[in-house]
Amino acid sequence: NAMLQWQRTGFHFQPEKNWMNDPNGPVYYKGWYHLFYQYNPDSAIWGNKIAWGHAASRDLVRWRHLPVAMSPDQWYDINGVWSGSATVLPDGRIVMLYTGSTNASVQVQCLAFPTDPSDPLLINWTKYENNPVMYPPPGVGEKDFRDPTTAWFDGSDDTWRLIIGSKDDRHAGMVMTYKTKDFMEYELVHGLLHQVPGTGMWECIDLYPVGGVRGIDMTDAVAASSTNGGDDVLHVMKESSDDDRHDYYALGRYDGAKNTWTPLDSDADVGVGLRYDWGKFYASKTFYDPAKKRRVLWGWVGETDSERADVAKGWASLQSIPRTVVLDTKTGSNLLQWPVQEVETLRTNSTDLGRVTIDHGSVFPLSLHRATQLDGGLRTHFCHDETRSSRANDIVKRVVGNTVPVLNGEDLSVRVLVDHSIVESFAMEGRSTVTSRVYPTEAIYANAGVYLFNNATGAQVTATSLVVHEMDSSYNQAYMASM
Ligand code: DQQ
Repeated sequence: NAMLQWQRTGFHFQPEKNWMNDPNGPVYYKGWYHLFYQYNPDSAIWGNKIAWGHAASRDLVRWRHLPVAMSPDQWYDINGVWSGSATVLPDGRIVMLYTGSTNASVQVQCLAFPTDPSDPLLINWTKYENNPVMYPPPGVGEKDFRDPTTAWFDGSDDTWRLIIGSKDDRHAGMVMTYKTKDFMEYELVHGLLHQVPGTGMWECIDLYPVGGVRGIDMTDAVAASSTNGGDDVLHVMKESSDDDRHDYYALGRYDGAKNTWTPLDSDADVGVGLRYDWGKFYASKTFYDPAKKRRVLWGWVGETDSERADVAKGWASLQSIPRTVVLDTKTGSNLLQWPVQEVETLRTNSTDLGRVTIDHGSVFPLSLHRATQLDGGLRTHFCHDETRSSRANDIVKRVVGNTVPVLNGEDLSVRVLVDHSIVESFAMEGRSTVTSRVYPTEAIYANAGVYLFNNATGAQVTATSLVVHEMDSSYNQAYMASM
C-alpha cells in the first residue's frame, strides 16, 4: 500500500519488507558490524517459521541487506530459529548460539558457525551436526528455556560461561548458568545466578560489565576481578519481561565463583525497577565493539498500529538507533544510553535557535526545510504525548515517560530523534529514554513541522539552548561490495 510508505524510516534499520522482531547475534567481524534479526520472510506478522535476517554495516548507520542467514530447516529448529548471541573466540572465530523450537515445540539451544570465516560479510552459516547442544534441564518447562547470551571466558576453571533465562513453576523469573570448554558439551552450573519472584518468563537476558577500568568486555572484567578484586566493576543484568513486554535492568555485582549476581539496590531489582526505555522497546541485546571499545545496545521497536495496517504496508517493526551504554558516574545508580556517534554523520542543515522563551498558552513554529527526519536537543521541560500523534483509530496512543534525575547544578536536557514513524528521546544525556511509534494522518513529508508549545496556565518557559539538525537518509547512500 503506497499510501503508507511514508512510514518507512530514513535512518533506523528495517528490512526491505515483512516482519522483524528481536536483534540477534550482533558482532563486529573483519571491519563489519553484523546485525541478525528475527525475521518472517513470508509475511508482515510473526509466525512459526521465523528465520535469521541479516545485514552488515561499516558504521552502524548505513546498512547493506544480506540473504537470510539461517532458516528453520532441521527437526530441532523447524518451528523457528529463535533468538541468540555471538561469541568471538580469542583467535577471532565466531560461535553462534541460538534457540531452536523443535518439531515438538521444545526449546533447545543450537550451535552454528560461519561457513567461510574468510568472508567478512559472513553470508553463509553452517549448523553444527550434533545439534541441539542443550535441552531444558529437569524442572524447567519445555517452552521456558530460550535466548542464550554471549559467552565469556572464566580463567578460574578455563571454561566459557553463558546464561539462559527461564521461570520457575511459581512464576519467578530466573537465570541459569552453563559452562563449556568447547561449545559442544555443556554443564549446568549448580544453583541459580539470579531469581526474582513474580516476574514471569525472562526472555533475552543480558549480562555485562560497566564502570570499571576494564569494564566493558565481559571476559576482561572477569579476568580483572580475579586479579584485583574488581570492586570498581558493576554488572548490568537485563531481562525482557514476557508478562508486560518491557526491558528491565539493574546494576549489581557478579561473582563467578559463587555463581551469583546481586543487585546494588534490592528494591530496584531486575523486573521491578529501571527500564531501558519507557516507551516501545523490547528484546534488546548489547555487544562489545572492539573497534571503538564501547558497548552498544540494540532494541526491537515494534508497531503500535493494527496487524491489518502492517499487512497492508507489507512490513512491521524497526530497530532502535544503536545506543552506547555506560554507567552514569554522577548518580551511580543508572545507565546512560546515547545514539552512537556515527548517527551524527547524517546531520545536514543545522539550525541553532539560541534562547527561546514561550509564553503560556502559545505555540512557536520552527522554520525547517524538512521535519520528518531530525536530531535535536533543547533544555526545558519535555513531554512524550502520543495522544496527539494521530487521528487514526486503530493504534495505541499513550502518554509514556518516567522521572529522570536532575542533580544540583544541572539543567534539564533532552535529545529527540525523529524519523517518519518513530520518535526516540534521550533525557539528561541518556539517563532515561522514551521511544514511540507515531502514525500521523496529515503531518507527513512536507506537511510535517516542529513546534514548541507551552501549555502551562501561568508560567513562561525558556529553552536556554535549542539546536535542530535535519537528517539525511542512510539508505540514499548506496553501499558497494568493495567498501
Ligand atoms: N522472540 C524470540 C524468542 C524470544 C522472543 C522468538 C522475544 O527467542 O524469547 O521470535 O521477543
